[in-house]
Formats: sequence, structure tokens, C-alpha cells
Amino acid sequence: MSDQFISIYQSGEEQLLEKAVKDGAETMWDRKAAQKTPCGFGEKGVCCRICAMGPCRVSPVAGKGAQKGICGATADVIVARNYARMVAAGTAAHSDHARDIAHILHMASRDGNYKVRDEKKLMSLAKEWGVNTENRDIYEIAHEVAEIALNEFGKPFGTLKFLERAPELRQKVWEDLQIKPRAIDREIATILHSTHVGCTGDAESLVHMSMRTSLADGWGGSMIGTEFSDIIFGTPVPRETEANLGVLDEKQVNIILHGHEPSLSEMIVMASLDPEMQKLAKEVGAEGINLAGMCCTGNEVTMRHGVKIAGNFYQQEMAILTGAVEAIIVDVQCIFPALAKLSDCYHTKFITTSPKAKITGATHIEFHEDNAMESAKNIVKEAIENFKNRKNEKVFIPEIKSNAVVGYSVEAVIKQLDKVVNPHIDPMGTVKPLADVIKAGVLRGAVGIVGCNNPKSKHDYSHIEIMKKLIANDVIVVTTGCAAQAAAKAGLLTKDARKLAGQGLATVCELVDIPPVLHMGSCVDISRILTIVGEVAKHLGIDNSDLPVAGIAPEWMSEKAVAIATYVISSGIDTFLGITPPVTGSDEVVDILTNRVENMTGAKFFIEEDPHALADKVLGRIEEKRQKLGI
Ligand code: CUV
Ligand code: SF4
Repeated sequence: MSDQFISIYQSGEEQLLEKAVKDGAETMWDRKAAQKTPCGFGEKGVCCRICAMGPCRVSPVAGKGAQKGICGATADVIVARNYARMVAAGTAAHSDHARDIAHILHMASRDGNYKVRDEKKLMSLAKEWGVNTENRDIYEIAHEVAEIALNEFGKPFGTLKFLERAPELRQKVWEDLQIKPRAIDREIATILHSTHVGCTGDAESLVHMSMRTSLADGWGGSMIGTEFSDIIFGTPVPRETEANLGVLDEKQVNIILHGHEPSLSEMIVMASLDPEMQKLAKEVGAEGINLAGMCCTGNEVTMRHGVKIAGNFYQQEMAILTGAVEAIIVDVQCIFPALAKLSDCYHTKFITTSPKAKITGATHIEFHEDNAMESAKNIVKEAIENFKNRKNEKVFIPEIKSNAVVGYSVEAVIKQLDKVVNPHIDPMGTVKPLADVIKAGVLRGAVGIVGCNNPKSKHDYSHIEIMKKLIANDVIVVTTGCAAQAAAKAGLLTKDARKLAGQGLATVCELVDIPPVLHMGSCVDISRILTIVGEVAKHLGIDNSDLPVAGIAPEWMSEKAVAIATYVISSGIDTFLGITPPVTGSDEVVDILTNRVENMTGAKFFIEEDPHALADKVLGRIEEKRQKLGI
């Protein structure tokens, strides 16, 4: 195996942590140590502080210790309620992001900062939603489409429009289970209501409601986030980039983009290209402006502009520890509040931009969409002017980075697949070639590997071990979020990585000209994975749950991940978690999630903390599905 593929385990992180000690900087590891043993009640999900009669904590062991909270809620109810609230919070985060993006389309104009970049996608969505497109200005259509999307959040009647994109068999499952989400905000509000003290007191009902709410994320908020970002900023196409902290450049003004919504990061990308800004950078003695992304905003800008990836979730502190970052610009989600104090140890400016995520100790420069370019330039200017404050003796950039190809939207994947279509026999522009190779067994299956980093697991280790094992066994991997960035750093997003693939997958990669692990974007872009799985199922005339596919979140940590995992299950796709969720205090809830839910949705949860055992289980399950399908 070439060094490139193991570099992930020698990424300079140890040196940076040593540097932290020397610089007197505190990191997550110091704080983790200060936490000592995690609270066993919280870990098992049996701590309730929903009302002021409590907090109550009940024993996770039946027949021993307090079995009920003061109101009489059992461990089952408390665990399920806590779980439901995680789903609600995760759905809220993705969907509130989507709402902002829909507002951006609503304000887009021909001469404004935000434009329609993918007219084709807009027109097809307009058609899908019955919007009149004849003899109308493209922006008039855009605004009407945006308004329909905005109404998806609060419409009083009906269910979400994007549900109709799912295979018919899947829609029938949702119909029968009565889990078709109505308005997005309504599902979030309803579950908060139902988990209020003295409301739902039944674990199964809470899981059932969680499924409906989570679908409002996957087939609602997240899908709106993806589709509208594509319309406004362009649908991603494959492009080359580099990943890991080595992308930081000693000679340039380094700006880290961290967070989630492309509305901000896109404008920063534009602002940094502005000749005025470039000139300013030269004036302060830098060779230029070097943008580098982190977390999902990093994914958004890398797949549309090739902006380099500085790292994933766990590396946000590492980036600052290099002492080479002029500014870390954030908007919402997955941002450590610790960055404020950490930045103080260096010259780094920690700039918050969203009224939704202000952080004590940060420099707050509010980003206004209606004045986007101006705002973005002000923020970039702050960073440039900070270059002169850099202390060279405090700079250490680990010289490690890998090449990667990113940007496989569903459209881009289909375009690659067209390479093997004989147009005299088969139609172009479909997923048929993918369905064919899965059916033939050249590919055993397809797996989505997604999610965060978590200090409970060695950084990126589970992501990479699982990916390597799956591709070696002819399972194609698609990836988003911080998992995708782990793959990028490990060199798995290169066409070269094909040599780690089994013979079947390697051949497919060769013919279709793709890496064995495909970068599909940010967390909201898991909706792209739902779309492509659905297209393959439709093509074969079966349901998602019949396909040899699975979802894995090896190192997840956020509530968003719980929402995602739940909508993936509800969409009929098995989900494997590498970190145990706080549900083990209730045998009932564990039984529902890892067993009974299969009778409802055709898919279930698997919890397995050992990455190699997890990969084996995935492979076993894929073969089971193949056998059932008779392929
Ligand atoms: Ni939205 S949710 S740490 S950035 S994947 Fe990364 Fe992805 Fe988890 Fe956050
Ligand atoms: Fe205790 Fe019930 Fe109040 Fe929870 S809702 S804190 S279990 S009394």
C-alpha cells in the first residue's frame, strides 16, 4: 500500500498537540480530561430534565433503583423522549439552513449578488411543482419556486412535495405507517409538544413520530438545501482539490471557512477573488489569499470551486494551532465555542457572522444577504489586515496533504455512467449502468459513509478502515460531510485509490473514470444519496429496502446525525452507527430501533463500535439483501 493511503494516521496532529502545550493553548483533549468519566445516566439516555419537578434520573437496570421519574415516566419513555428531541433539533438545523437558502433564491436577481446559475435545474423543479414557465422571466419563475419551497415549512394542509420523488413502493410504506411529514416546522413543533411533560408516554409512538419528523429533514429541509444551493450556486461537477492542514500556505493570507451555509462562503470566495482584495493582500506583504474549508461549508465550496479542504470537524482547533490562520470565518453549526479563547493564543481572528450563532469572545461581523458582497469584503479585509500580526515563530504547518476529486452530484455521476452506455441500445442519462453492475454482482452493493468526528474514536480511523474494507470487497462508497473529508485526506478520493478496490469495483472505476469513493457533498447533500438510491430502486421496480445498500455513520456526534440516521432508516436503508447513541438505558427502545423497526420500514439500526466488525456486518447484510433479491 502506498504511503499516500496511510498518511492519515501521521497527519501532524501529534506535533500540533505538543505545540498547544508549549503555546499554553487549551484543546478539546484538555477539556475531555477535565470531564473525567462521562455521566452514566446521560450516556444511557435515562436522565430527564424536561420539567422542574426533576431533574429525574432513573435506573437503566430493570428492578433496581428508581424505576420512574416523579411524573411516572419510565426509562423507556425518558429515553425515547430524549431521542425524539435529538431528531427534532437535527431536523431544525438542516431545515433552518434550507429556509435561508430558499430565501436567497427568493431575493436572487439578474444584477444582484445571488443569481440563478443552474437554469436547467430550476426549470425542471418548476415543472415538477406545476409552476408556469411559458414566456416568463427566469427570475419570476425562481421567485415563485422559492415561495413554494418556503411554504413547505408552514403549509397548513398536505404533505411534503419532495416525498413524491421516492419510489412508489416507499411512498406506500410511508402512507401505511402514516409517517408522511406535513409541513417541516409543524413536525418539529409537534414533536416538541409531544415530548413536553405529560404528553406522549409511549416509546413506540415517540419513535414513530421521530421517523415522521426525520423525513421532514431528508425529503424536506435537506433536499431543499441541496436543490436550491445547486440552482443558485451551480450543480457540482467533478474537480480536483487538496486536503489536510498542509493546504495552509505560509506565504499567503490564510482564511478558514467553517460552518454550513453556502450563502456566506460563496460570497467570501467571490470577495477573495476581487482585484481590490488581492491588491490589499500584496500591500500587507502576502503573496495572495488562500481560502481553505472545514466541515460542511468546506464541502460546499470545494465541490463548486475546488477550494482546498483544511480538514474536518476535529481539526478546527488544529487549524488555529498552526499559528498561520489570519481568520476563521464561521456561520452556523459544528463550531466549537472554544475557538474564541483558542484564537486569543494566536493572532487569529475568530469571526462569527450569523445572528443564529453568536459566540462570546468572537469578533462578530454580521453577514447581510441583501448586502452580501459588501459584507463579505469587510470580512475578508479583516483577515488581510491581520496578516501583519502573524508571529512567524509561532507558525507550524504540518506538511501533509492529499489530492482529491470532489463534486459528484447525482447529475455528475449519471454523466460519468453515460461513458459506458451504447446509445444504440440504451438511453443516455440514467442510472441503468449502475443498476446493471449491481445486479450482475460486479459491484456487490453501494454504501453511504457520512457524519462527523468524535473523540470517542481515533480521528478518522473508523471512517477510513471501513471505507477501505468495503471498497476492497467491491462495494462502491459515496460519502458526505466530515467522512468525505476524511476520505479526501486519506487519498481515497483519487482515481489512484482504485488499486485498493476489489477487481469488480476497480474495473467499474476504470471504465466510468471515477474514484472508488465518491464525494457527494455536505450533510444536507445526503439528500443526493437518497435521490440516487431511489433512482436505482425505481429503475429496477423495487423499493429502497430491497437494494444491497446501507448507510454508515462511523464517528457521528451531532443531533443532525441522529435526524439523518432516522430518515435513512425511514427511507428503507439500514444504518450502522459506530458510536452508541444514548438509548441503551431502555431495552424497549433498543429493541424498537435495532429490531422491530424493520417490520415497519424494511430497515433497522446496527450499533457496532469496532470498525472492522462493523464493515463485516455491512458486507453480510448486503449479501443477505442480494440473496433475497435473487441476484
Ligand atoms: Ni454538516 S454534522 S461535524 S459538519 S459531519 Fe461534520 Fe457536516 Fe458532523 Fe458537523
Ligand atoms: Fe422527572 Fe417526569 Fe419532569 Fe422528566 S418530566 S423531569 S421524569 S418529573
